[in-house]
Amino acid sequence: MAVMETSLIEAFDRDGFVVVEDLFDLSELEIFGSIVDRAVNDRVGSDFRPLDEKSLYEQSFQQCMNLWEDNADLKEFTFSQKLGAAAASLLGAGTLRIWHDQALYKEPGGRETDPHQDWPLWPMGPARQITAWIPFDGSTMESGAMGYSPGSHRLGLAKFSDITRELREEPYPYFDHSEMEQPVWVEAPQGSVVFHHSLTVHQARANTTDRTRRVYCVIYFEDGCIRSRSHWHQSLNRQGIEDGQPVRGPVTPVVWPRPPGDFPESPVDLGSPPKTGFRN
Ligand SMILES: O=C(O)CCC(=O)C(=O)O
Repeated sequence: MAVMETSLIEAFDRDGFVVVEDLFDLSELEIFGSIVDRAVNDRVGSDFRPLDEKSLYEQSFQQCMNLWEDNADLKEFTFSQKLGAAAASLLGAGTLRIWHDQALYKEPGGRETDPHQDWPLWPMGPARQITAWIPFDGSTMESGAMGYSPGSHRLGLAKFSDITRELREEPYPYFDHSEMEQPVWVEAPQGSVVFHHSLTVHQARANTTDRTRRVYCVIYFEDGCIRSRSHWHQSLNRQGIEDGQPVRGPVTPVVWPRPPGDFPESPVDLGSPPKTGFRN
């Protein structure tokens, strides 16, 4: 098991999210931020639609998944052992696989990200997943800081709020709202990583600045999770994983632990990852 301050592990267990400061230095952020900028531009740079012509989901961010697959120079960051070790310590997992990575670039004027849980979008169980949310420039209330409902990961599954399909129901009618804390807004300093559990209810503020909020995420799951539902997901369907089967294969390789400098091959035989968005 990796080493992590006990107070941070306790905070993650209690709240379902935690900020880990100083995980990356500025030179790493500059190098990998430029790689992700280029990768996002390759995927969506020819989409010149103004924000008001996009779907509400797309107005929250430009989402580009599995960038590690077609950007070999990103693998050192995606498969970073210090990042994986931090995630493993917080989740209490012995081996972590990648579910997918993603850029979430909130454009200037980009609207808020609606409250949701991640796990309902991900047809695997049990709910043993953790997201590392990495803001290359830090995040502020103005640029699109995240907000987390502390302890909501302990309340189980809320009513499925599928923000990707814009079923904009009243939030979480299955919850007794008196039970759920108001969101805690987190301004993450540059170099920090904010981790959240897949059942934690979270959201993000609008970007009212004139700069893109550049965020890259790595989403991990504990080795041994199985496909638990049949709805389409590229991480499963591309590698032919059926209900009940363990989520193992070249699209979801082991991230941690790996020997230093050893990166997985890109699964070129399984077709390209989606160019953008969740179901676009
Ligand atoms: O960055 C955002 O605006 C939302 C992030 C999010 O929902 C996630 O990382 O699960």
